[in-house]
Amino acid sequence: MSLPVTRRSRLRDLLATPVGRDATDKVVLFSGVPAWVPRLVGGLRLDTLDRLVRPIVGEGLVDALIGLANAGLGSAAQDEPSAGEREPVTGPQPWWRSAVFAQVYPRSFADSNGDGIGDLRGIIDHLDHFTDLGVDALWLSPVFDSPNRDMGYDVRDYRAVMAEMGTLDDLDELIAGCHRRGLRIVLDLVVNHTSTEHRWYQKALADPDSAERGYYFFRDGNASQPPNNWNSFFSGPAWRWEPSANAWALHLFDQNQVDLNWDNPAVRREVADIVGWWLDRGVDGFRLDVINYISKQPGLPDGHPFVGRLFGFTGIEHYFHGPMLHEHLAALRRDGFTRPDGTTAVMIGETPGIGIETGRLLSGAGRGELDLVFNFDALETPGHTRWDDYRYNLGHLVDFWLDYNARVTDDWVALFLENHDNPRMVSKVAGQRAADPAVRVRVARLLATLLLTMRGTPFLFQGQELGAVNEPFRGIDDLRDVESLNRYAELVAGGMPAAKAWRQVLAGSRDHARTPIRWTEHQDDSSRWLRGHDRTPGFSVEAQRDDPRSVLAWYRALLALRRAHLALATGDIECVHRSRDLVAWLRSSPDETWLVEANLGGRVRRRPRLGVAAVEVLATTTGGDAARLAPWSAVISRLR
Ligand code: ISL
Ligand code: CA
Repeated sequence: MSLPVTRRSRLRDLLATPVGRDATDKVVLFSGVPAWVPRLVGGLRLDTLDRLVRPIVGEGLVDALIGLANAGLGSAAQDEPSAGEREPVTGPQPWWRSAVFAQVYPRSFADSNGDGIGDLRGIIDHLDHFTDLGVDALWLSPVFDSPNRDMGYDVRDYRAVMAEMGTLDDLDELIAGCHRRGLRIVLDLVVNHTSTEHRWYQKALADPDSAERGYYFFRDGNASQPPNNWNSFFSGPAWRWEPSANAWALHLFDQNQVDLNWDNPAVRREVADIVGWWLDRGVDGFRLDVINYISKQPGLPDGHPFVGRLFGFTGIEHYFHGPMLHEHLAALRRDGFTRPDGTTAVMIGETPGIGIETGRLLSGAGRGELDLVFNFDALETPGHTRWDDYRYNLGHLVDFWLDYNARVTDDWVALFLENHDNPRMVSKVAGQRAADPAVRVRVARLLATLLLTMRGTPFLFQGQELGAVNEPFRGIDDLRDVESLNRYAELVAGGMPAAKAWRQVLAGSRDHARTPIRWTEHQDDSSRWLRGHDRTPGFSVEAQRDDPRSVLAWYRALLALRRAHLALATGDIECVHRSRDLVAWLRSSPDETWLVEANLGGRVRRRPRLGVAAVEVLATTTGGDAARLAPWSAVISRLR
């Protein structure tokens, strides 16, 4: 049992706690402070540290960090065996450890009836695309009934399908179609919040004495003063005034996405029942949206200004790893995801803001909570946010994945480069150089190799297998995403010149990931809800299907190699070379060992001398040789 951290403890005691260590890694990641600084002053007593930093960051930061570090103490979480005692999983591995997932964003995947909106029939019609590719499971972004203020992440009815997407019968047919092809399917469960149009919220508004009133965070008050200083992820305060209820309601995201109060057992029962209902229909599990935000600090205290400035979201320290999070997740696994036969459907948590150690507390065979977590720390390099237009350094990515794998015991790493909330990685790495189709193919193939030979469970995002890049959107009117539109409006209202505001929004807009999949070279997207503008020849499915030099062909080859050689899926990993743009690692199982060498940069690099005898099996480019690695390239070899 680790002792709670107090003001008399030393900084190193704080660093020793999972959340304390993560918070320090975050300060380094967000501020760019060198990683060795905190360790240098590890002996400092926290009350002394507080006196030192108070003039810079103001009152309460050290107390906030102490509160965070102790957040899990007393909960099952941190009483568990410490890292050293957590043993790797031996014996049969759960399916999702060797699986490769493909994320489908239904609204932009395939439109079967010409109304400009992707739909379930469109996915059914293209299921063979996934079996040809060689993936094992699909994750569908939300398809439940929704007024689409946040593209389905605002659910109005959890047991109905969005009219634009199709019907419950269509979804049943899709589930059956997946299973017939040996594909598993997980859906997206958005239960940190509901739409304001959900009947629970409507009931809560209409009747202050209703049970549903307790499903949300209502706070009496006056319309001029929100209950605390928390701000929303989509700009503005995190509270909406409800004149009819003469009260405020909490919304961390859009004002039409109101947060559920998970400390209310009735809410937890509702969610467990919804999960059971869909598992009965054959769904194999769920990706759980912003699931680490479901436990808020009682009293909903103000956020610390320094934390708010550092992370960009005031109040986040009071809900990104709340006091009841572990209990609620353990209960949801027990009451919702565990089947009558004792098996458990897969629980994949989207957990923005957490660090590696907190993620490890939330997942892992011995933990009884989530199976996998999405950690977002790899997506931006230190000191940068999604809204900065900068060249992403792939060294940060591989260092993050290698560090995470070095810490893993009974848990496992979820690997991803893209999703529906982030710009395209090819563009983040190559910038304008991605306009050259040869560079685009080269970088896309390199990214595929890193993702599919790294130890962990890979998640591909639709279009990635085609080498998709960011869209040349022309202006704010081209965008549809509430986050981008609100941010642009907020920046301009705050006095930023429109051109500068546009450049910032263009750099980080989620809409880059949400344009229609290019099935054919001359696809007409003019009627689509969000138009794609990239018309570079050769990047549609049609153009790539039979082209052995294409990005699609490379994904197929890698997935086939991975399927045939378990070492590349669940085998051990050992980094055997790491220098500026170069990395090399071994993947090994009892019967075989593979070597992966990669040049992460845009210049030719001398190949590291590793002194191993290996046979080259696959290379992202032709034209490399024994001594050099071409720019942005990788070679996969089998050790003799
Ligand atoms: O990347 C993000 C934060 O750094 C955000 O874009 C995103 O809001 C966050 O990761 C949570 O995302 C999820 O919940 C949102 C929804 O808009 C996103 O699409 C979903 O992935 C609210 O439901
Ligand atoms: Ca349609």
